[in-house]
Amino acid sequence: MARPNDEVAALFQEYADLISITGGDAFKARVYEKAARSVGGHHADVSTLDLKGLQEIPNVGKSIAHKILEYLADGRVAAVEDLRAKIPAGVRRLTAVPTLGPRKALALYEELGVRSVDELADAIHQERLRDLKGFGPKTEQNILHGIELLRSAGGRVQLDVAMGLAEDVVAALSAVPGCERCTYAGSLRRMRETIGDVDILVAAERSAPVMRAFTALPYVTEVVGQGEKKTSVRTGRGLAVDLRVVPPDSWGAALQYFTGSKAHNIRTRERAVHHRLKLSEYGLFDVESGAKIVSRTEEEVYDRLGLPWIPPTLREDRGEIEAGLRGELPALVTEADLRGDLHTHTDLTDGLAPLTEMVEAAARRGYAYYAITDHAPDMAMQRMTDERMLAQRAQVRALDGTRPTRGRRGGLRLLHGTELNIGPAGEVDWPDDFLAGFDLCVASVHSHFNQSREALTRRLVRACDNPYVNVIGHPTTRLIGRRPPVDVDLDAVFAACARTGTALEINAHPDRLDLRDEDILRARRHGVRFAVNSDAHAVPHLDTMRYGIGTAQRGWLTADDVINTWPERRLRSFLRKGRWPGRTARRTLPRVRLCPCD
Ligand code: DGT
Ligand code: CA
Ligand code: CA
Ligand code: ZN
Repeated sequence: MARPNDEVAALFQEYADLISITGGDAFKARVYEKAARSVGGHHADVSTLDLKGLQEIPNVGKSIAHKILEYLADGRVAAVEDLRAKIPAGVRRLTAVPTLGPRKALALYEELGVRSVDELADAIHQERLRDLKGFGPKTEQNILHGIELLRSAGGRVQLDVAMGLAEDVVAALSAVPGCERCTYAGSLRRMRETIGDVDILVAAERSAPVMRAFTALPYVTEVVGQGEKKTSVRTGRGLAVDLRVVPPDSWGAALQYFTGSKAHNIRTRERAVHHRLKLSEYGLFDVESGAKIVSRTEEEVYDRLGLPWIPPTLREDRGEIEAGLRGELPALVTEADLRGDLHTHTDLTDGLAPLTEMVEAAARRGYAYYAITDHAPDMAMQRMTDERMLAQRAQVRALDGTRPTRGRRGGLRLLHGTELNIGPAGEVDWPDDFLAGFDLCVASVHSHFNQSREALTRRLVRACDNPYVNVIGHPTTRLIGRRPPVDVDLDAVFAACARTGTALEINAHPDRLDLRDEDILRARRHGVRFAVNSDAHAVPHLDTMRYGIGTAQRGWLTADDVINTWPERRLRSFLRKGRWPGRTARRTLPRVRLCPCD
């Protein structure tokens, strides 16, 4: 289910947009934007808080707190509804065009009646914008370029947005009487980095009650197609959903078919033909007799095709069929294998939550160890100093081992680290003697993205050669749909990582997913190790790990490839980068005992 915090955050972000579009107070719009971020990142569920508790959330004052209570009680906020009523949804979507601000969007609607991106493109081609004040030929070109950018994203949405919606739909349909099974399939089940539409599959003898419940969902804005077997809708969250209802005895075949990918399905159909079978969206059939073969599970289907069950994250026709036939599918890393998170922030820099809250949340996740890696001084806006970093280290040492956790008998172990900034020449924030005091250093590029390929490659390789840099954070710096990856010779970087014992991060934030699956596959061949990290700036971000793990699986990684699945001792030895001879421990940390029998 989407957290109430996320719902409130989305509502406030929409309210801020609506204020801007309707020419409202820019200051007020910013206030709601900030509140949206704080509420989204707040650790406590807003639906459990009273007025006073709500006002303790940063950037939430009395009037905003009242709006949250109104939303929780009524499912709507009058002030937002008032503005919604003024502006058609299509006009709000106009502001998604990268070069079009809210005021221009409103002018286009009021002067020309333009109420969608397609209508806007038509209006430009018909030269209808020429007569408007403030819209010269240059503006037209900019808007057209913006529309192109928007269309090249293909209307795909990020993984977390699709997952939130899919989990809501699955929860709602699972409660319908007669629904025997319900899950999401398609690219979402394969954990692709962006999702075109959500595919939901239900097993039920009778489809009508499920279809009725589906089209009645509150966030469904339009029913695009409706039939006995399939219904397609659009939702207010900017994403379409397809629902298929199948008889329970073909669940396995249907799930296999609708999980895809198309490329993988072509290969499985070939296998079916080979076994004189026919595999389609309707089930698995014997070609000669035409008889339907009961296929209640995917395992049965793959077994009929002479294959082991193939994890959805591998189903891209990247060698998984061949590996399956040889019995050599990798034992993929899972979220349960993770023993810790090695890249996280606190409110000492740009995080939202204090150290203790982050640490307690990490313990609740059952981690054995957890690294705090706030930004270093070169990111000037973060105002880091040696003193502040050392003061944090003292706090970290005091908290170390004090929080009981499932993952380790002696309490959660804390590593004190930092996220260094890789400068234009590959230099980092501090000299070696200061770096030596950290348990681990993540190092990332945060600026100068447009250097030449040679310069960027040298820069990253130099960072790997730094004896204190353990992990290269978000290695390509891409932001999905917003910023392309840097142009760098990745093979040279991968080779440097393997040579120096530097891990590559798989940043789990759904905006990043960096490295991405294809790069992971390449890096793996160089013998590189990986760290799947949340880069959490708030407590809820710790849960984005699932997307990082999905991406790692798409890169065929096993637990052994991922350093934060390793026992603490093996991890600490890796973090020494060969600086100390094998078995001499750098520092013997006190063992913390929780109870006498431990
Ligand atoms: P998306 O929605 O663009 O993120 O990607 P998918 O993979 O979810 O694609 P979608 O929604 O068009 O279809 C869901 C699955 O249904 C797809 O992964 C495989 C199956 N499927 C759809 N159309 C075809 C087809 O023409 N041939 C085959 N073999 N399978 C198909
Ligand atoms: Ca889909
Ligand atoms: Ca679909
Ligand atoms: Zn970070």
